Amino acid sequence: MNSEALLKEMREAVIQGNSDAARNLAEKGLAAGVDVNKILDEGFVKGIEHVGRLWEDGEYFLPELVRGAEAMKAALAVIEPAILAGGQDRKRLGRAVIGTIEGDIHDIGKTLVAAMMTAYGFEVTDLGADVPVTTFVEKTKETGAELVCMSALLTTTMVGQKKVVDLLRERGIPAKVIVGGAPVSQDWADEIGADGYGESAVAAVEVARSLVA
Ligand code: B1M
Repeated sequence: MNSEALLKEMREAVIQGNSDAARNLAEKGLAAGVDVNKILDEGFVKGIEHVGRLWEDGEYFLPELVRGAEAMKAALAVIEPAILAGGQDRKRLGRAVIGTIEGDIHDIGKTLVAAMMTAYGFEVTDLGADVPVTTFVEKTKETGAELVCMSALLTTTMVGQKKVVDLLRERGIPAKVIVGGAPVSQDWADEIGADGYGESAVAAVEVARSLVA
């Protein structure tokens, strides 16, 4: 099977919510030497975006959304070690804490950003999803992280990012803050006083590198 056909099947596996197929196709893609970024961007991520659109159009309901996310995560579990192994610049660039803000359980994008940052030489403490504002601040202090990275996928949870920025500043913690996630923008980052915004996982790494340079 050529790589275009493989990528199409990857998208389909997520759209159909078929975790076994997603896992197998991720393995097949890596074994065939398809670039890991291509596997993600043109394969699985396109699939989950399509699921989001079907859900928005009322064609998919919550069970299909959940199955799509599970298939995406099954693929990610195979791909993550390849991202980590592919890290080029392995000298330690800095420490970061990362998580999805409280009230928000979307963790696929955050996990990608964490894997990419680790691959590029950051020491990343992944706090998971639905992370309380105070946990971000306490863990930053505890680990001495230079970077606080926050993901938000819901317009209703974005505001938590501002609360973290405010609490960090209030406590005099000098860490730089990067925000991201589908509803987040450079304007929002500016508005809440974050130091950087990443539109994608790759962009997040670039911003992180520039902030610790
Ligand atoms: Co939900 N969901 N969801 N969902 N979900 C969205 C976000 C939504 C846009 C769907 C839609 O309406 N089209 C919508 C939000 C609307 C809004 O607020 N504007 C929505 C909703 C409404 C909900 C629920 C409320 C549904 C309900 O229960 N009625 C509910 C909320 C639960 C909660 O969090 N409290 C919910 C639940 C779920 C599932 C659990 C079923 C599942 C998540 C499973 C999981 O993550 N473990 C899910 C999914 C899968 C989605 C969609 C379809 C896909 C999200 C995703 O994983 N994308 C999503 C629609 C969409 O985004 N198109 C949707 C792939 C991922 C790689 O992209 O996370 O954007 P993303 O990350 C990118 C960039 O944004 C960036 O890099 C990543 C890679 O390039 N990035 C960063 C991310 N974080 C970054 C941080 C950075 C920098 C860059 O710096 C720190």
